[in-house]
Amino acid sequence: MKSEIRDNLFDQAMEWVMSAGANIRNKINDPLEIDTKSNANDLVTTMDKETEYYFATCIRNKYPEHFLLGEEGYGDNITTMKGTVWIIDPIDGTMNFVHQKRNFAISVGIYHEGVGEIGFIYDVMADVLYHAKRNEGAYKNNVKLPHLKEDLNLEESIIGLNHFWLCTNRLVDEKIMQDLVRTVRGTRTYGSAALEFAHVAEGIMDGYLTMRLAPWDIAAGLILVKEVGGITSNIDGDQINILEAGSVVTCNTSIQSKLLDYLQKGRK
Ligand code: 2AM
Ligand code: CA
Ligand code: CA
Ligand code: CA
Repeated sequence: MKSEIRDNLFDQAMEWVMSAGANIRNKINDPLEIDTKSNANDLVTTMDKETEYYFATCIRNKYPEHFLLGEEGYGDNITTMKGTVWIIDPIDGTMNFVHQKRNFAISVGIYHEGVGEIGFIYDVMADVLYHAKRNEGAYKNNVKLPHLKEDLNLEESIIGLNHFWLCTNRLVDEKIMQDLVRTVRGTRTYGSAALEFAHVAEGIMDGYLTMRLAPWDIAAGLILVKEVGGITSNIDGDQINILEAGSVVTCNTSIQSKLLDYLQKGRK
């Protein structure tokens, strides 16, 4: 993508992200209509839908030739990454949005011919915007994030993961996961995949593991983490296919092989 086109696209996307975020903040105490999706804890609200609809309308008006892949279904049915594709999660961390009114994010990744060009992760209530452009680095509130620490040991690492990894699960033996939790310095669970990616990019967490994420959960995060020298794969070490849902391990490159060794040792 030509840099002038990308810069204009970046400015426009940022304006929409900030405006969508301001709308959510303004209405944060309004009554919510809450529905469930795949199960009783998989929540969706009118605000998730309103926000995605806002992006869909903006994109279709200004860039009718672009495609949109979004969680709430206002986008296109995408089967390839040809052309320019916006991958949007209007609210990542809906449970946090509903129960905590914080710790959720708007995630926007813009891909051109399958390559991640622009990523935004906006922590709406904290008003913290993470962004990245391919080969131009990742930023937090316009301050460039440094390259991730070199030669980091797993023993000094903080890893994001949810507690289901420690319960009997279909992917990895929970005893091995318990060993991993005892080995690392600490663990965290934030409940927003996009924010956990942003934290890995910021270097305040060193890795994040998750059993099953969709394109909109990771589209922006992949770009951010890559820009600071981090690496992302599935739990088997394979490259992520952005159009498929699956397991995700994103981390500081220096701990990747040890982290994946644990996962392989316990792999079912
Ligand atoms: P969401 O809030 O946009 O649905 C923690 O649950 C993280 O996993 C969130 O980023 C959440 O995104 C994501 N997630 C993916 N699939 C989910 C599901 N079926 N139910 C709940 N959260 C899901
Ligand atoms: Ca959801
Ligand atoms: Ca999500
Ligand atoms: Ca969502």
